[in-house]
Amino acid sequence: MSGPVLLTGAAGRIGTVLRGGLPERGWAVRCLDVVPVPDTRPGEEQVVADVTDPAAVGDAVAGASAVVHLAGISGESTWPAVSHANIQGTWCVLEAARLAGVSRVVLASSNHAAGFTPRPDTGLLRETDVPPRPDTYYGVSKAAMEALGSLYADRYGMDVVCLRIGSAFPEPTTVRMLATWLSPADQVSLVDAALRAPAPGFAVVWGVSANTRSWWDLTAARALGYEPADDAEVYAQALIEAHGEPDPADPVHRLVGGQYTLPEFDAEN
Ligand code: 15L
Repeated sequence: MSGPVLLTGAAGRIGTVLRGGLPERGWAVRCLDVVPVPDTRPGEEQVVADVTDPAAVGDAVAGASAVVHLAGISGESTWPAVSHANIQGTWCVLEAARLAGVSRVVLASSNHAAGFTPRPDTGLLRETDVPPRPDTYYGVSKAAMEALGSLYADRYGMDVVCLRIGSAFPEPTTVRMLATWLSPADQVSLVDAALRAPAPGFAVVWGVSANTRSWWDLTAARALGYEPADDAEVYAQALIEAHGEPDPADPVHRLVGGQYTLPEFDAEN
């Protein structure tokens, strides 16, 4: 690998985890964010820029070996805000990568791109059986992110790996997260696999740890080389004592997007 990985949204929650973990896997990191990243580490480059600015992203991507695109709004918001930050931002990144000849882009999609998908009666949910079914404007922006990635892979032969991330937090804090948690260590492993996989073309994979209660199939992610190390089950007893057993009829546990499918996430409310 030559050149650093451009990490957009580097000052955010997942960006901070990756800044810590990717260098240990041999990746030099160039951070891009609208705010300066705190505590720049040795060897780390930094660009302060808006990911929706094509010229700035074009400058930032020059000489990079790949892009990991995390920047954007990470939850529900107004349509103007979410469409600008997340759809325009993704287009800027893909187009800048294409123009610079950077052929691999890893996109931080979300389970909310398919949030209204119900839990199957039996077995695990495979990405190939789950077309976009967004639960919010945020989910629409992630479905659009995946669609843009597909376009750039098909039209320009780029490798674009979309990670439908579950719940990327230091530890699970709800009973839903016993199924959807993606641990910090596994965030690093998943992104590392997406960067290293030989010729993935266009891929969409779930991003969760090896959770005992997960109902999202990790076969496609494992095929990239992802080897999850963590399982949210170690937190199960404490979370169930605090919040009760998950009710399978409750939309929070029956639908991919959990609480994002509830009426309070209706942007018109
Ligand atoms: C996401 O996509 C959000 O960025 C995060 O804040 C969580 O809500 C997560 O999904 C989740 O579904 O737990």
